[in-house]
Amino acid sequence: MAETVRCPAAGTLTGMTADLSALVQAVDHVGIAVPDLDAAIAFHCETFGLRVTHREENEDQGVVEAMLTPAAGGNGAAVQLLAPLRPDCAIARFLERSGPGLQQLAYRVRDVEAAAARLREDGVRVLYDSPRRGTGGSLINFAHPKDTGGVLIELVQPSTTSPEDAS
Ligand code: KFV
Repeated sequence: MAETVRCPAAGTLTGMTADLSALVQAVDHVGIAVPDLDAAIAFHCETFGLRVTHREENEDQGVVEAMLTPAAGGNGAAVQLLAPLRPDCAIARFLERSGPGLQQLAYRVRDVEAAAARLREDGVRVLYDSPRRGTGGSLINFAHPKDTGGVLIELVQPSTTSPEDAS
């Protein structure tokens, strides 16, 4: 019989004072690495009825990306399709090693610097010393997949302006 595992009460794991539950607001998106962005968009739109809500190039990350949501509206979480702009970027390395597939899970956070600081205190490696620019002018950082059970976790603090204004 399956054993029920309870989540520890907030803050009891390591005796922290301010825990991440106050900072994590939603699953923002899941990121899928793809070799060809237009082909992947066509697949997800024609097969699942998703629609593209945003598209941009991010030179810093070396990606061209699109955000998609269900035509019916969905629950706020998006599918992010990520294709490489150059061979030395993270998405190109992922595709080379693993092929197309789920590359990341992104949590929307109220304060990315506070969330990163909490993770560091817990011994989780955070990739950047300071947040970088993400989709639509958001601020992003990442927790290393080797410290998170094998999943690259992005922290994303949305821009206060609309994505189209910020791109
Ligand atoms: N998921 C799970 N495991 C992964 C992984 C991933 N995405 N990437 C790498 N690994 C594993 C890999 O299989 C290997 O395991 C280990 O981590 C070290 O890999 O058992 P193994 O074989 O030792 P590395 O260091 O060789 O991999 P590398 O690709 O060089 O670096 C991994 C990492 C996480 C440091 C790199 O992918 C990175 O800097 N990621 C953060 C930036 C990023 O992913 N950018 C693309 C998305 S841009 C975005 O999302 C935006 C703009 N946005 O706003 O949302």
